[in-house]
Amino acid sequence: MTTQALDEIKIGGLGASRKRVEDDRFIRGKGNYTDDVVLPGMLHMEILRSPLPHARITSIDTSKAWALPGVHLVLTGEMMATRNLAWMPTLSYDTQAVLATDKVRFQGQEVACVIADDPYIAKDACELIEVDYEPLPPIVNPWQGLEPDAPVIRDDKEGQADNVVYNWEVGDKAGTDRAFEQADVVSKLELHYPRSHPSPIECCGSVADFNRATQKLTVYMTTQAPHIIRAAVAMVAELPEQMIRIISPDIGGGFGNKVPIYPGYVCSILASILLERPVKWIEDKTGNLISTGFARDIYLKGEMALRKDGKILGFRMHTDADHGAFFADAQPSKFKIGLMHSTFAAYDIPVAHLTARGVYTNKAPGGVAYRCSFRVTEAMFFQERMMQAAADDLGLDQAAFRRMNFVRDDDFPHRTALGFLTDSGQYAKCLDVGLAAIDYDSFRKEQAEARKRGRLLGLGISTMTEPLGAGNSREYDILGIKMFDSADLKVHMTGKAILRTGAKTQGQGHETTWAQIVAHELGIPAEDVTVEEGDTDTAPFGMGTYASRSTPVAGAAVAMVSRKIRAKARKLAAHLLEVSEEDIDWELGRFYVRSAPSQGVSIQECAMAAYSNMPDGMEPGLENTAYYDPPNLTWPFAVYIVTVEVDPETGVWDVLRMVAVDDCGVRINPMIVEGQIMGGLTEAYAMASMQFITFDADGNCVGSNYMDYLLPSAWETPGYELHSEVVTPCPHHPIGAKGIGECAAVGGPAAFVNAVMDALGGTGVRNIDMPVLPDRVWEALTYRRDVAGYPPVRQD
Ligand code: MCN
Ligand code: CUN
Repeated sequence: MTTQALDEIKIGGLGASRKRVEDDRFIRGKGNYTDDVVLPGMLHMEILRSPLPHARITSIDTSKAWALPGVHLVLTGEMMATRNLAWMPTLSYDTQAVLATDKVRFQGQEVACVIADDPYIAKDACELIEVDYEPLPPIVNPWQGLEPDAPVIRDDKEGQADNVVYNWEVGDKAGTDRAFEQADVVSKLELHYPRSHPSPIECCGSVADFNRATQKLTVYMTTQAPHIIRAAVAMVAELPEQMIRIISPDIGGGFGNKVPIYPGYVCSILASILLERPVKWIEDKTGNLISTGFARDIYLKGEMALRKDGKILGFRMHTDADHGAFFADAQPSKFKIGLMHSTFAAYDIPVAHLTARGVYTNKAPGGVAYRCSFRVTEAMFFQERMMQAAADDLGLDQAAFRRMNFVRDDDFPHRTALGFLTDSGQYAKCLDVGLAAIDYDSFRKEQAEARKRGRLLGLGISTMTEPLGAGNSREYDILGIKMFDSADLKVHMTGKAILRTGAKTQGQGHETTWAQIVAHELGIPAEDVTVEEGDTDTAPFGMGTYASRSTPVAGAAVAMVSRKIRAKARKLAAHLLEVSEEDIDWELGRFYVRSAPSQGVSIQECAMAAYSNMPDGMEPGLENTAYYDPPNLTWPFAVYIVTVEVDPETGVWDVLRMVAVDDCGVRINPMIVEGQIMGGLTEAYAMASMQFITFDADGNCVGSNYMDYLLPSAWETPGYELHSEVVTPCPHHPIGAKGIGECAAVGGPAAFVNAVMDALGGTGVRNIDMPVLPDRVWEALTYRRDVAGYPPVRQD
């Protein structure tokens, strides 16, 4: 028996830019999305939404809807209440109305549902439902909500006398006060990160199928975390967990939109139970944009204590988050404002203090992490805007100021001022690569020359480090469920395998990359490994995909389960080679006798032996499961540099160049990583330049369609220059990988805004809120003043 060592890249292992296997079916139109699921006898559900942002419901008359031929069921909050389902728990220890009973609390809130033979009948019937509303004053920003005489939005909650969701703080207040007493210079900044929406191509939806005979409930749905949904359905609907099967089929983009539990899911499930027929609900675009997955909408202000030479002595920060009517987004239980306190984690700052307040308003639930590990996007945006302002106040060079304050390579592990433990990185090196790529010194010269001729050029730097991979389970849980993840690997007798994990891909390419980890660990070619996710009847328990946790946690579990398989295969190899296990060595895909390397067996031969020729006493089969509880988060780092030219006549700005230097540790699939970065940068550009979803003074959502809420097309999207030469392996991840899925969306926005602000240097303008629209730039230039987003930042 002789086999050759394998070339890892050829078998699609670690580092191979393997083409995405899932794209075969997507580009042929053969994907299987929730709306593709068609079951015999299936009915269709539509939702009636509130036209008003805040109103008492005095009556709901559904008789005309019931009378429409083809209608099978009309659900109202009152009927939900008889099943104890009018309200449901949220992922942040709040409650949320499934269908409104007492009041409506945001425009677009779910009031009633109709289930009919087809979606058109259901929609028509919705329009026949007569609801009497008694309007209440709408609250559209935190400041209105905090007024002493503001109406209490959540009067349903016992003991809730105002609109405050939480007050939270972290850090060392007294120590920070002392740092400010010693400061030579104090730099301040205040800004609004506007409401944005992940807006995946596919909206949310579900097909619920309750079978009375078997008592089994199967739900096909657009969720990033199927096991969490299964547990929630078991608890809320009081169904036995083993009788619930959640299947998350192909997902047309998640971006955080598909983490929360939405009323439509719950209603379709109840309707299927009541009617004993499958019920499909597919949200329309406006429904998606008006009621689900809002992100950001947060006011940030802070100040930095500085020494003349540029050393940062400490910072204080306060945030006011507009959570909408229900505190419904997911966060680790311990932290009210997500991981906001990761702000400034890449900088060596001795002391800091952060306070955070959440406020209820008459808007759809907000605060969902949109391509962001629980509020890190806001944290990094404030950080890099503040760094720019502080460097300007000190009259220091932007790059030099950052470099002198970075945590140094030999300072890891590093405890941040607000309590995180960062473990690796080469921050200065990333910055240097970025500066060299953009040709920093030449650009500064060109900028000065251009300025003399009235041309406004600008350069913006942004850096980010993101805590990715929640957990570990000691610190991270959602509703008490600890955050870890899992992988299950079954190697069949012919050496082919099927791998399942507790994560759920929505476009990130798990079907491609997980097989590469198996190939790396076992030498089984990636094309011989099928990857399956999202079916709770077959996948091992896991917490799903968000916060770029899949590679850090589920990906680690894939490596660990492969190693378990390899350990058993080694015993089989010893048996086949008739030597003891200790005399065997491993090279990719092959065990061989150490003293006679030409004698070896392949992993495939071991697999066959596991079913046909195992040693006496050995349990047959070659299958295993690993649960992985990471010791820490992973901490990728990135530097983004943008150059722009601003037209002083119109305020229009164009991106000249964008350089991105990402260090996400070992890259499993470099091509997929680059795709993730480009996608994230494009979302960053959209947020910085054009996206605007807001509310007028009457609480109407402005931006609930793609005429008002803009998505950049290939035409507007700038070109990106990506750099991958800095690789700092994660010290605790089995293959040294760190997460990457969100980094560019997190760190990107500040680079664009900083570039425009840099172009305006010398005008005294300190801030223009996103989106940095041309009219805002024009206003800033013309009147030499800051431009706040709507609603204006309160000056107290
Ligand atoms: N990868 C890699 N090497 C690394 C890190 C990651 O090859 N060192 C690969 C992974 O194996 C995976 C992809 O890059 O195929 C992203 O991995 P990871 O950073 O672990 O992120 P997740 O898989 O957990 O994806 C979640 C992340 C989040 S939270 C949002 S939001 C987002 C994002 O991914 N939503 C997306 N990227 C998206 N991309 C698409 N196409 N669609 C979405 O909905
Ligand atoms: Cu952070 S949005 Mo993604 O976590 O699904």
